[in-house]
Amino acid sequence: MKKLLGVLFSVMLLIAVAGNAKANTITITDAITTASEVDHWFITLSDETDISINVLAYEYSGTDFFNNGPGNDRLDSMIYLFSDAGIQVGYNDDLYSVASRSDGSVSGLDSYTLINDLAAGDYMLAIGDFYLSPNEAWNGINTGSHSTGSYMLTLTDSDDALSLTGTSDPVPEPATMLLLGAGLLGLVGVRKRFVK
Ligand SMILES: [Ca+2]
Ligand SMILES: [Ca+2]
Ligand SMILES: [Ca+2]
Ligand SMILES: [Ca+2]
Repeated sequence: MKKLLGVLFSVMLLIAVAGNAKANTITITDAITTASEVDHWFITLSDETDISINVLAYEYSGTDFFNNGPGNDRLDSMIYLFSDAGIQVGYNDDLYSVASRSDGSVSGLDSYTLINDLAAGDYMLAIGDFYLSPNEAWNGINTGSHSTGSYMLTLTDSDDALSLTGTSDPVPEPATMLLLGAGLLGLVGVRKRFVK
């Protein structure tokens, strides 16, 4: 069921993206809700582009699906970007730069990376709590003792080449997802390519 909800959420995202095809910034709010959770976001680039990945996480409670109020919202994010061949093309734990704070980040324990001239193709972004190893990120299971919390993810590309094509993430409140169904098969296809 969790997988199905994830796919349904993917369809919602596709509709959201399709409604604004020229946008080159995508913002998502979600959460890491259990110690082992790693969120996977599937990205397609239609052309070579520069892409920034900006996470607002630590003590973030702006859109909190799970009632982790301030003081409990302790996701210390780590991010990895993989190609669909499993090659790591991007990574960050913490960044305290002006760019990383453009989303309102205060602590700097959240994550930011800018990848220049990334080739067209399919990619997977993994988000989890410190310390998330590359293998944990790729496999989607974070072992060890970990915090939970909500996050806001902002993806920006310089060439209008970026689209979000799906997620592995379960959706906490599926109440608005009933009218969706077209495109499900295509999304399953996208996801299967990442399941080796
Ligand atoms: Ca999640
Ligand atoms: Ca971090
Ligand atoms: Ca940030
Ligand atoms: Ca870990």
